[in-house]
Amino acid sequence: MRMEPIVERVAERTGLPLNARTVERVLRALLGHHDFWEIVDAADEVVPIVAETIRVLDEQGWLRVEPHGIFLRESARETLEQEWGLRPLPDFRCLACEGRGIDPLRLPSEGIETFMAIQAERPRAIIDYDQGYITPESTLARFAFAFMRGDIQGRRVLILGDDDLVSVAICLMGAPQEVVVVEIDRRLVEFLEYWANHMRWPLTVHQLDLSQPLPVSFLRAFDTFLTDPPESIAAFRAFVGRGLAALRGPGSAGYFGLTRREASLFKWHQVQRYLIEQGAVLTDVIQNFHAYVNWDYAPKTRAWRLAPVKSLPDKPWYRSSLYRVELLTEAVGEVDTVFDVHTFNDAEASTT
Ligand code: SPD
Repeated sequence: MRMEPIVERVAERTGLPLNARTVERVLRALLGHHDFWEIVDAADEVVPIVAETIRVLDEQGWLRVEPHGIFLRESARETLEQEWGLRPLPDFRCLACEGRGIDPLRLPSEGIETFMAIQAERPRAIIDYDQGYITPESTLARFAFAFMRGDIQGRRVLILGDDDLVSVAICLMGAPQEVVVVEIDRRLVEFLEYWANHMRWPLTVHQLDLSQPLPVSFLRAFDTFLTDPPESIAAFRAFVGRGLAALRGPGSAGYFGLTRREASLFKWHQVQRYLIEQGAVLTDVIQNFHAYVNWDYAPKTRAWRLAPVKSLPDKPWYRSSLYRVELLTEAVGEVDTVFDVHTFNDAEASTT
C-alpha cells in the first residue's frame, strides 16, 4: 500500500482534516509503541485519526490488534523502514525537566510542600465540565514559567477555570497584587475560597459559566490571564477570547494550554490566526509542557469507545503545549458573546 490511499481512507471515514505527515506520525509511533495511549501520545495526533489509521492498517493486514497491544507485522515493519524510510523517532528530551525547560524544584521548598499538601485534598475531576487537571509538577512549572516572565509578581491576574489550582501556586509563591478566579464548579469555588480565607490570600473566586460573558468590571482590568480551555474553536474563544478581553492592553500577557490529542494542526492554525487578529504575538509555544492526571471517568469517553484495545492508561498520555501570548495592541476578544455549550465539543474531541 502507498501512503495516499491511507490518508484518503482515514479522511473519508473520520471527516477530519489530515495529510500525509499526519499518517506518517502515526506510523512512526506504531514502530516504537504497542499501547494505544502511548501511540496517541507519541503520534501527537487526535484520537479519532489515530484509531482510524490503526483500523485501516488492520484491514490491510499490516498489524495485529491483541488484548495486550497493537503490533505491526514484520512485513509491514520492513516496508515502513526499508521502502518508506520511516524509523521510530528518537527522544532527546531533558530527563530532569521532562522537556519543559523549567525546574520547578528551584521554587521555595516551603511553597512547594504547602502546594503539594493542598492539592492532595482537591476535588476529583468530573466529566460534567470536561475536567482533567494537570499533574502538580505541571502546575508548578506553569506558575514558575509565568513568574519568571514577569507576569505574576505585583500583577492583577485572572484565571479562567482553575481545576489545575494554579491560583494556589501563585498565591503561595508569586506575590501577585490580586488574583481573581472564575470557575463553574461549586466544589472548586468552595475549595479555593476556603484556602484564600485561611491563608489570607489576595484571591477572590467567582462561580461563573464561561459560556456567558464576564462581568463588565473585568474588561481591560488585568495584566495577565491563565486558562486551559476545552479544545473546540468555540471553547477557545469563550476562554482565551474572554481572557484577551480582560487584559489591559499592550504588554499584557496570556497563558493557555493547547493539546494535539484533541486539536489537529489545522485547528492550531485557526487558533493562531485568531490570536494574531486580536493583536497578540506568540512569544512561546512549549510542546507537551503539561501532563494530565488520568481521569476516573475514562471508560465513559469517546476516546475509550474508539480505542482498539480496551485497557486503561497506566501513565499520562494526554499532554498539552504551553502558549504564552503578549498583546501589542488592545484586543477586542469576546466581550458579550454567548456560546452554546454544545459547541465546546467537536469532531476532534474525544475525552468527554
Ligand atoms: N476531559 C478530559 C481532560 C481534558 C482536559 N482538558 C485539557 C484542555 C487542554 N487545553
